[in-house]
Amino acid sequence: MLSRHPDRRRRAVLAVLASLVLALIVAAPSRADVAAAEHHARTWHVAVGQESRDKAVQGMAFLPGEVWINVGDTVSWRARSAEIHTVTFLPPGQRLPEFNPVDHRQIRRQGGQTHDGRTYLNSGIMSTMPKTGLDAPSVGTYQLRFTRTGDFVYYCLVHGRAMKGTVHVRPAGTAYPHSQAYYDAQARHEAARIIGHGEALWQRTRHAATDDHHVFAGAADDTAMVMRFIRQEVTVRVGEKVTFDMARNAFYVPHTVTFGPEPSSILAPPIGNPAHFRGGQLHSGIIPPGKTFTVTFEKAGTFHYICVLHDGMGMVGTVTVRR
Ligand SMILES: [Cu+2]
Repeated sequence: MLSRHPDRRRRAVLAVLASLVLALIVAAPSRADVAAAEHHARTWHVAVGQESRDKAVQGMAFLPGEVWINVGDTVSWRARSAEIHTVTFLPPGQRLPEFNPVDHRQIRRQGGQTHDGRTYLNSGIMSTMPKTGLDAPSVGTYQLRFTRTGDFVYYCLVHGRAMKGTVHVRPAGTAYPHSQAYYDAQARHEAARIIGHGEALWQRTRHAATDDHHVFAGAADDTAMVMRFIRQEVTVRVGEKVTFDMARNAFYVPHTVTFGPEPSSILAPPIGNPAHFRGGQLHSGIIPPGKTFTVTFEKAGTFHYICVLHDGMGMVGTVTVRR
């Protein structure tokens, strides 16, 4: 029918084209809109810690380690590991304290929702595990809005100088050097490197663990921690000793060797006599840096033990004692 009226058809086609062009113009953002959007406060995401699938290897890094944001933006940190960490900003002049697991200013949230570079701000204990054994609930996320320009360094109180990050805050409206997608890709790459580093450390430690009377209580350097007894299963004879050794923790990570019922607190002092172990409860307490804990087995049997701090990550072992 239209073919018999070419003019009308042409007009109809032109009308459709015109409306399409108009629709495109309306849909496309103007330059002014783009500029306005850049002034909108944004939220940037940073991962806290990282771990292997089996949780044996735990990393000590904020990823990405550095972000460039603008005044008014928010940084949102999310726990990515069972191992505990904090996000902590110290006021100017305050020194990084030693980690104290019973200090509520360290293990519980401190400060408000905004960062101005002047006050002590602390996330509290961050972990993917709801219960960490400390006298504080763990948190999965922590957010701060930044209100002043500057380069702000923050730390994990648990891992000290081995684990720090920086938030660079620039005036509102400054063009961002990187997108979140860029940071995410960088974080994935770096997490894989850290876990690979920890796996290699674990393997070297396994190669060094050749004696059933000598078990390494974890391994660590200032990049990664291995939350395993190495070797995990050993066999000795009645009357023989097994020494649990912290020597492979170049970066100090507290561990315990705990047979029998778990003490009521992860910070409990030693329980039982390791010189005459015949089963039941035996707890090393937190083993100090570089120290060992030696147990003499006076009874045949299969004795399971745990690290009360890291059993949730699989840090458990077995000593089989034969006649
Ligand atoms: Cu442990």
